[in-house]
Amino acid sequence: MMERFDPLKGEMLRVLDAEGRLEESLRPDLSDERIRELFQEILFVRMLDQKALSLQRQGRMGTYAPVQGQEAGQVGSASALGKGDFVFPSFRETGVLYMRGVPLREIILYWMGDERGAKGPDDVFVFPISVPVGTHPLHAVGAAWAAKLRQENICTIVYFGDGATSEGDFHEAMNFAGVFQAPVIFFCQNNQYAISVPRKKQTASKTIAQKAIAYGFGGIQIDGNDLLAAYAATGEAREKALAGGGPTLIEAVTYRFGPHTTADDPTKYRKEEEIEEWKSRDPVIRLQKYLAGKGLWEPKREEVFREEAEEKINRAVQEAETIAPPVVEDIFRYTYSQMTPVLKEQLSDYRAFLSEKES
Ligand SMILES: Cc1ncc(C[n+]2csc(CCOP(=O)(O)OP(=O)(O)O)c2C)c(N)n1
Repeated sequence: MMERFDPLKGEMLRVLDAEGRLEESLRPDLSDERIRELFQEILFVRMLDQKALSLQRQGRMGTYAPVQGQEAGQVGSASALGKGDFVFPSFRETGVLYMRGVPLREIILYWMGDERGAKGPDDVFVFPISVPVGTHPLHAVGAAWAAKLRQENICTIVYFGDGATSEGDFHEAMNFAGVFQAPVIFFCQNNQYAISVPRKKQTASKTIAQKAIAYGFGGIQIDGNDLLAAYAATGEAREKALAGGGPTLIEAVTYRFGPHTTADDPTKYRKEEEIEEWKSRDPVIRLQKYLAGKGLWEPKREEVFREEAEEKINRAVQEAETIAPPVVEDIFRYTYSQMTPVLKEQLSDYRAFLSEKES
């Protein structure tokens, strides 16, 4: 696949087009039933995202970075990973976190400003969200290199935006990954903007995918609104990584329909026509069209699915809103695996301060 789509020639992988037509010759190893399951996942992510947005508007959640428009790249790539692979997310990966099995309650907690939402269960290999832009590709490469040295049969994947590719750390990570043939997948969600800065002001390269060439490995541009393309490209990059073939850069060309975060007003820098044009390439609708055409998705089924999903989401919100407040020790506990003597001293000082305040 990688060889067939050369970013330098402007070639891009697309399996399912905006009208829901599937190119059979490019179809990954997914049955229609499995595609239906993945469609349900993407629909769920859209609903979850919508809920987060409305909670924020009601003052029940802090600042939130919406995913709408980018769900296909997230659900498609995450579903192609193995259980033991490590994920390094940025702040716009609600779909990835959900697909990897981070409990909904924790995803919601995080955005409510509770750091316990960043921890995740021990058997879910997702690192905490990186809010600093572009610093985490280095972590993903380090973890991949460690896995290679330990001969573990896993890869790592790091998610970031087009803006992150202007950070020095991204280039150091790419270089290091190429030199050490680390089993890592760089998954760039090129959603056309870094807040208000358009993609063309980010780099003079024609594509982001081609940046991989300079570092000695393959890069591919995919239709980021096509779940099947994301699945196919990630699956292939993973197989390559596990076979000792080193890193891959995937550029998923997509668009965020909403604001950068709930603190942003995109009308200041984007035209309505541009948004409408991208909405005609909606990642959810094309899958819906494909499945409806096959007789695998009807309005009644969607109605039932939506009702159940809403219930599940509401339950998680309720759990997040009613959880007991964190204990003071947590502030000190998570910096190192063992608390250092200085931290222990600070904790005891802080406890003394609190009890003095109470008395
Ligand atoms: C190192 C660093 N610089 C600046 C910021 C402020 N900031 C937050 S998000 C963002 C834009 C990121 O754009 P991109 O990488 O394209 O990802 P997107 O938000 O589009 O998903 C910036 C500049 C930050 N969080 N970290």
